[in-house]
Amino acid sequence: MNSTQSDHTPDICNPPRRSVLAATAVTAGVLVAAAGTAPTAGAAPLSPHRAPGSGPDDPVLRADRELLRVKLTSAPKPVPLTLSTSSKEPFSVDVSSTTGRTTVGAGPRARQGAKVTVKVAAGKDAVVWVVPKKTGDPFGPADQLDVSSVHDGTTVPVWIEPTAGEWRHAGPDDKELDLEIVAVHAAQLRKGAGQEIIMWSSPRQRNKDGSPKPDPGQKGQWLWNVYGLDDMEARALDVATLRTTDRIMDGNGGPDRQNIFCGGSAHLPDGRLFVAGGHVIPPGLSHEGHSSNGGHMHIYDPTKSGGWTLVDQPMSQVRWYPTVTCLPDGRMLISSGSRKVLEGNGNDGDADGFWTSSGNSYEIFDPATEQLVDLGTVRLIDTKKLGKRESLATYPYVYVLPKGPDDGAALALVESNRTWLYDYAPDSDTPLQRADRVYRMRTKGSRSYPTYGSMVLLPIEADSPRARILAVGGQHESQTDHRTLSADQPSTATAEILDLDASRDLADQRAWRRIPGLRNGRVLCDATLLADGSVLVSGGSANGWGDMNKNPVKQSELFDPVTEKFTPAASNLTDRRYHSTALLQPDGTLFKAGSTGGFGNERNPGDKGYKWTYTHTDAERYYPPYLWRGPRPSIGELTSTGGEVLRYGGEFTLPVSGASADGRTRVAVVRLGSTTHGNEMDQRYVWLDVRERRETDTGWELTVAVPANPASAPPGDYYVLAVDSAGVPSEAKLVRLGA
Ligand SMILES: [Cu+2]
Repeated sequence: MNSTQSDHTPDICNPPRRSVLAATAVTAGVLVAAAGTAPTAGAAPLSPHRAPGSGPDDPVLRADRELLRVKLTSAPKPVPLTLSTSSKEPFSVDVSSTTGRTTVGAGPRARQGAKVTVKVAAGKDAVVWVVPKKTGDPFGPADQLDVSSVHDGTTVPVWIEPTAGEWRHAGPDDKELDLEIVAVHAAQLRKGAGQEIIMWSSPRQRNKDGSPKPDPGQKGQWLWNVYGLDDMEARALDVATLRTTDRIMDGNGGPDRQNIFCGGSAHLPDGRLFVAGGHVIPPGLSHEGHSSNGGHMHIYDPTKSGGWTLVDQPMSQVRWYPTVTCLPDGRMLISSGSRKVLEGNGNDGDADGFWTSSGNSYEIFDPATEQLVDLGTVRLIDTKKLGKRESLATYPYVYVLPKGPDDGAALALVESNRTWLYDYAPDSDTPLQRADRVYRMRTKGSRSYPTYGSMVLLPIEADSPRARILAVGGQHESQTDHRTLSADQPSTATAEILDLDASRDLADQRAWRRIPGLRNGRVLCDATLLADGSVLVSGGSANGWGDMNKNPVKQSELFDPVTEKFTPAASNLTDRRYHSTALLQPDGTLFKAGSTGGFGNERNPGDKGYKWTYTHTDAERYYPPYLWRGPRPSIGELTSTGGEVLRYGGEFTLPVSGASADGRTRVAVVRLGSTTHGNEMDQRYVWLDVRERRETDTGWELTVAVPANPASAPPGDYYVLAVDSAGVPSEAKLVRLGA
């Protein structure tokens, strides 16, 4: 956001003209070829502009590629840059780094410096060795090599990719960004031509002037009113200007304040955000007249002055920690959620407590009528298939899957360490028709709230019934009872994948399988799809659960959906544990904010008060390795058969340009995110079918199919982006999918 492609990217399509040296009486020339990466198609001259007066026999400056891509690992490797000449005479060429971010030498082990001179002989290649030393800023080449001889000269941009990526402050020019709210919940929204992130949390106690009351016992922290049911905090961040504004419910033309903290949220087909449930009354605290707080539904509209509206109907039960999912027909599924609060003492083993209060039911909100569909009581899971002390967990991870290009949808619901599968029958009294089988993970700990790790539906191909669900982190497998909760209990580093083929019998799917795990065991983390379809696992703690956690894990980890392996990524600037959030941004960075640390944690052992420590109101941003990999492709104005909205079964054309935009460029849509508690309820990455590719003067024009089956990409707002053959994603544009 602080830098853009146009600011930093050299125009590779129009490389620097040959130097004036070429215009002198040239008897010899030089061929420049940068090696070290896959060759681009055809041995294109680096500088196609022949000097005036040069004859057909004059040597031409050429290269078989236009830039050098190198990776910066802990032990940087020299990469070769090959220089050749068609001249009959040998002559010397100077190669120097303009930024000092690489060093150059005459051999892989030769002394490396800022400049090297090599002799280029007729018919023989000369090789200069380049060692990456330092990365520069993302979005641009880190270095430029000046290649010059008495005859001629040229430049070779060098892109140096840090394989771990980087975390930076999220403010302008990488400065700190204070959101003035702890972003426990965060959702990306279209707002007119721009975008905003709406964030909300429990309220802090306020001074008379409205400023939050500092906690006298803890520097930089505040006094909270965590369980206050008639107050809230909400702020919106403008994605372009990085300015925040207050968006609380204020009762003026909208609802009175309600604590929707720990509700569930997902986008409606028209781009507004739907929020179900929220905080309920903890045992021992009385809030007269507010007992149904967690039974409410709200809609947030970023373009409306008050922002929030209250749906004029309560849910069938109070739901604290429910999950909301947009269905293929645009209706909103609300699943699970608890009727009671878990006390903040970390030891609520009471049979009447949290676990048994989980609501084994779902309901469906229809945005067309802004009412709930009358379903009676419909059950989510088959409790007969559970052990004695087990029950449905809250904040389940719910994914919609296409059964194929024709109509038909299935749903997968993962909670604790189990998966339940459903056929979606929209017209039935029981729209979720559960398969008679539960798929248990190989590892036994719970991966759901309050010992949640994170889960993600890996990128799917449009209209394909094949899908994979990745589960990372959560409770350690040595913890066999989900109700055992202590700040000391270890978390797991294991990861598992469930392979699904929704076109097959849902009771006859493959089981969960273990894959090589994370480097760090963690709970309370986020697994988020990045712009190239890879996944970043960030934040969390090594021990504990919910509010009671310790030993934050700052190192993030990248997951490659092709190899199914994790690699270490950069570390967060600060601890991001319970109640932190992560959202993919249109520029390909990841926005991470929030964290309430915990109650009675390592700073105040034994503290049973409703007091959070280690809360953070700032935000940071992850720059994935692809932002250093090479010039980004860019996408132009999209033309669709259906006008503004991309209609299911239709197609659109998308102009794509850029150095590596070629016949292998892919196009994807990524649903705008809405996240809390490690559960990005909208998260979805769909590769689209490119039906036709035409080369144009400026690049390529692609004809892209909109999925035929809305279950591939339920209606709503998406990013559309192109990923070039080097794996570099373009900046995203907004599109809306609909029927
Ligand atoms: Cu919470």
